Amino acid sequence: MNTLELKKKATELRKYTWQLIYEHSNGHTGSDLSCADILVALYYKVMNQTPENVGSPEADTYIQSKGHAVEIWYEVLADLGYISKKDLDEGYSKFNTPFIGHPTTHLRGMEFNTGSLGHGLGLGVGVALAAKMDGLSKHTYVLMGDGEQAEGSIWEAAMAAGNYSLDNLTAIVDHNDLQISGTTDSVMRSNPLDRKYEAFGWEVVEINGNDMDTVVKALSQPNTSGKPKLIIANTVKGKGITVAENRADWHHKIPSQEEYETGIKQLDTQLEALGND
Ligand SMILES: Cc1ncc(C[n+]2csc(CCOP(=O)(O)OP(=O)(O)O)c2C)c(N)n1
Ligand SMILES: [Mg+2]
Repeated sequence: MNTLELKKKATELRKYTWQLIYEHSNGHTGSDLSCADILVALYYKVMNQTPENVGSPEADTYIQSKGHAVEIWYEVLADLGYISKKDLDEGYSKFNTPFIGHPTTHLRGMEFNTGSLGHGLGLGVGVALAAKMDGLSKHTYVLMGDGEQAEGSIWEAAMAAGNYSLDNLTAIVDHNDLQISGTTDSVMRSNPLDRKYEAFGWEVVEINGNDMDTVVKALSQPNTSGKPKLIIANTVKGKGITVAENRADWHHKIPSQEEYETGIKQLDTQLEALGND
């Protein structure tokens, strides 16, 4: 896919996510919209992973440590055929389904359970270290939140990744400056992240995490320094729908009917601007 197609895909999947959350009155709206471009870049362009090879030794691994933003991940996996869109639309947020609102290994494509913040990086370190020990060429990607950086377990994992020179590990921080109850800095300041990770032995790049071209380039560039790579992806929480953008209360707010319809119109306008062909 070229950049234009990837941008369209991200917008289309934002729309499906907005619909899913509205129709079932559940979900982490702002968190999903924030990282849509990162997931699309990984799944449609960068990763060596398919519904057929996921979980095998040669396939890349994706771990979503900010597990609460699972709705956008569901939509990606449904669109690519890992899971059924019909099952998702009917079962989301219902009892006795695997669509429980956080990632579960009961769904194809989800190799680890997450949701309790702070664990994905440690899991990623384990996968990357094991791959090195087994001489595998696979790469591991971990998506974290910026509020999540308050978890102490992240820093133990970061130290281990530097210690073992895990250049087959790329972590991305969805740096939207907000967490559940306010700004990330007001709840628990984690900035400056670049200097902290560098001190732990990481190569760090900072990018606009909602610009598809930039995201693809940053994710595609191999880690050249023999170090694990951190991408600080500066994003807008709620990206794409004005009412939800940069608002902490939209972390898991459900749109009213009027907000829903306005949001759909805005996303349709963005899709039209990207062209219909
Ligand atoms: C260990 C733990 N503590 C608290 C929570 C509740 N919680 C869910 S999302 C969230 C905020 C996360 O903010 P951030 O990491 O910035 O993610 P964003 O939604 O902004 O992408 C919190 C505190 C949790 N899931 N796990
Ligand atoms: Mg955040």
